[in-house]
Amino acid sequence: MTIVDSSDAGPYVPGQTTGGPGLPQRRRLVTEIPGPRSRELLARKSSAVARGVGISLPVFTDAAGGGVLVDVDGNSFIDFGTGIAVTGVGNAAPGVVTAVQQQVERYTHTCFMITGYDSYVDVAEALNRLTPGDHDKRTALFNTGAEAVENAVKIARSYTGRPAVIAFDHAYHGRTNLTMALTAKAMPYKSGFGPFAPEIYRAPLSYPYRDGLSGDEAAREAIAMIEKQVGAASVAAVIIEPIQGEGGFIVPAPGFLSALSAWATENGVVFIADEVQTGFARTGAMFASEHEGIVPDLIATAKGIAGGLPLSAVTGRAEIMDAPHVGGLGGTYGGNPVACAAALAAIEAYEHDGLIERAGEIETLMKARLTDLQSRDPRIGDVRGRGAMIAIELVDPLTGEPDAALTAAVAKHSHDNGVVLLTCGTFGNVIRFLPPLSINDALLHDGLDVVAHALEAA
Ligand code: PLZ
Repeated sequence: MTIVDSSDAGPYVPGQTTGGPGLPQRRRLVTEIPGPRSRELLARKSSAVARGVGISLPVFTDAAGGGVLVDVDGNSFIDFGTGIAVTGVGNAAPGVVTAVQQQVERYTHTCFMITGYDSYVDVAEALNRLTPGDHDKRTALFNTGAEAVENAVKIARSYTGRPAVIAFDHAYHGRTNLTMALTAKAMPYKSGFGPFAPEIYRAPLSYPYRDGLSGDEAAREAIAMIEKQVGAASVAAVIIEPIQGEGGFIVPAPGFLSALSAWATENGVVFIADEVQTGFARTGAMFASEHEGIVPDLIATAKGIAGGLPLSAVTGRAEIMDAPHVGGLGGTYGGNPVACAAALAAIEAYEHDGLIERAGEIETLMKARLTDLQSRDPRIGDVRGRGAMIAIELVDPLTGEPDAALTAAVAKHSHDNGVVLLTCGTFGNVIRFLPPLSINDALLHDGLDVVAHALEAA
């Protein structure tokens, strides 16, 4: 059921539309999906871009902002993806745009390791202030989430002098060699790309929908595995996403994270929270660790930090962060001045534009709609998540087995009807909702109506 409304369409001219919240906030399809311009670009992509770089939704972007994304054919999609949890402040958010414009006119790059600049220090101070815990902290800036995770591990090894790192079932930490080793899922992330970095061990996770364990019980199993198979004295770090992202928006049972964190402290193990996907107001708190009252030793951040510019960070206890020797951390672009300017504007918005509260409202609206759907559709096995990071897990109602085919069909139907909708999960059976915090309620409802129709149609 493709909705085609060409009443006031006129010929759409790509490259002329300004993004940001001023874009008309509506879902509107004026061509089939993909339209002719997207099809042409897809053909060029196939012959110019390595096929390993896939595209989930076969359209090319022209402008985005508020809660919508407009493609090169003039189709306006509801954005339930935010470029994988990045543009929480909204795409082309005005504060971010102005800060970037002002910065690129002054200078675009010096390399912070060569000559410093204040915005890097400003971002470090902001992260030291905003991350959980009021202990003395330090921050180092990088470019991507994977790079932040790698550096957190480097820092933990340097501090402890120990080799082993514990990651969890369903974990996602990136696509570089070390972070592939930390990531749990083989396809598409790891298959054929080994050998992987050594001294990475995988512990069981708390997955309440599937394991039925309390947080304490699940933590006891994980700790027993670590102590028996690795030995606490060899462990530099435990790394975990407070809510798993790519693995399926898995919220561990209450008490799981705090038990692990307490065990790490007792054993001189650095507890690293990977808040690359959960950070910056996404879950209805500045950081998801806050929901469980945990204070990570190190916290890796990226994605939402800079409103769409590439920036990442490791923030943590001063004595751990300062363990590596002078010159031991860095990189040409880490903490690039344009990305830092964007981050300061984005952080300003997260702190002062009510975005944490907005994430809470989005949770209330989405969970009400989705649990209502679940009460009438037993294929929705679970509704979970926090804030604007919500998911449904789709299963065979008789066996409880994951239903990846249904999940793919719901996503495809939603794409064809004007909603950017992402899937995730180790078993490929989770629909995830990651709207910008700048989206309005009307778009949330309209997008959920499309998903409901998609479920009916499948
Ligand atoms: N840690 C928790 O979610 C990135 C990647 C999707 P980068 N997640 C989306 C894909 O298919 O590549 C992520 C994450 C968590 C680390 C990362 C890695 O962040 O900025 O993609 O390197």
